[in-house]
Amino acid sequence: MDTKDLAERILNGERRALARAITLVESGRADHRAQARELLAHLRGHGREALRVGLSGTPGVGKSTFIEAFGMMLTGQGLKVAVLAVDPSSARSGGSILGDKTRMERLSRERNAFIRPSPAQSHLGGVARRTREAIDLCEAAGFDVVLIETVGVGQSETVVAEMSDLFLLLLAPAGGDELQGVKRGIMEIADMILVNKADGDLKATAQRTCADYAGALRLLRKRPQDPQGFPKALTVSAVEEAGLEAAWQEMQALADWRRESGHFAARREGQARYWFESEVRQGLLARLETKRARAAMADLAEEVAAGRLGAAEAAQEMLEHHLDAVMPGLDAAASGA
Ligand SMILES: Nc1nc2c(ncn2[C@@H]2O[C@H](COP(=O)(O)OP(=O)(O)O)[C@@H](O)[C@H]2O)c(=O)[nH]1
Ligand SMILES: [Mg+2]
Repeated sequence: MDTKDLAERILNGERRALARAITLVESGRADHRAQARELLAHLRGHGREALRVGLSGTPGVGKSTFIEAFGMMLTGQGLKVAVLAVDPSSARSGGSILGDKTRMERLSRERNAFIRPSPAQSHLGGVARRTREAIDLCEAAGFDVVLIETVGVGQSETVVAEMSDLFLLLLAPAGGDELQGVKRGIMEIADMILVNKADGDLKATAQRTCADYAGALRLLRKRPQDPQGFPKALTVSAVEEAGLEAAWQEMQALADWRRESGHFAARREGQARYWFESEVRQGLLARLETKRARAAMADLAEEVAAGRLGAAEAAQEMLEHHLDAVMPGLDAAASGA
C-alpha cells in the first residue's frame, strides 16, 4: 500500500480514502499496524484542527437522537462533522452504539457528515487506540467537528475524555435522588452537562434536573481549565431540536477561552503524553503474550501452584531471568551492546 498517496488523498478530503484509512487503523494485523503508523506519520503536522467533542450518557438518554440533530445543525452552518464511537460492549452485545443508524438517517445522508460505528472489539485499549487514530484521520481530512459517542460503561468515559477537547455528559430528566446516580468522577471530567428531553411533559422535570446539576457542578473544585461560570448545565431537546444552538455557542465560548488561555493546547499535550505511556504499557503487556513468555510463565506458575516457589519469588524470577523471553533484545541493550 502506498501510504504517502493515501495520506495525500485524505488531505484532499476524499471520503473513500478516509474510510479506507480508518479500516487500516482498525486492523490488528502487524503489517497493517506498521502501515497505519507510516500513514499517521505522513499526516503529522498538517496544521488542521477539529474541535473534538466527547459525548457520554447511559443507553436511552438520547445520544443518537442528539448527535443526529446537533450534527444536522452543524452541517447546516456549513461545517463538516465526523461521528465516531467508543463502545467496549459492542463485542458482547453484538451491535455497536452507532449500529442504530436509523436514528442518524438524515445525518448519514449529509455530504458534509461522516459516520463511523465502533469496531467490534471487546478490549477497551484496542478500541481507544483505533478511535484516537480515526480522530487524527478525520482531522487531517478537514472535518471541523469530531463527535465521539460513548456509553457509560467501565472506563469508557475517561477514555473518551482523554481524547476530547470538550467532554459532554448527556442526562435524562430525573427525580432529585437520582442525582446521586452520576458518579462524582464523571461529574469532575464533564465540561458541560446537557439535560435532554426538555420537551412536553418532561420539560419542567428537565429544568429542575438541570438546576440540580448546575448546583452540584458549582460545589465541585474549581478547575483551572474553566472560565467563570463553567462547567455549565443546560437543557436541550434532541427531538424538538431545541437548545442546540445555545449549547453550541457555549461549547465554542469554552473552546475559544481555552485556546486563548493556552489550556486547549495544554490539554492536547497532556493527552499525547498519556496515550504515549498507555501505548508503552500495552506494548509491554503484549510481550507477555508471546509464546516464549507464556511458556516461562506457565512453568513458573506450576512451581507456585505446587508450593515450591512463592508468588513474589516466582515473579522476580520471571522478570529477572526470563526477561529475554518477555523483551527480546533488552538485555543486550541494557548492557550497552
Ligand atoms: N421526548 C424526548 N425523547 C427523546 C429525545 N431524545 C431522544 N428521545 C427518545 O429516547 C429514546 C432513546 O433515544 P436514543 O437516541 O436511541 O438514545 P441513546 O441510546 O442514548 O443513543 C428514543 O425513543 C428517542 O426517541 C428528546 O429530546 N425528547
Ligand atoms: Mg444510540
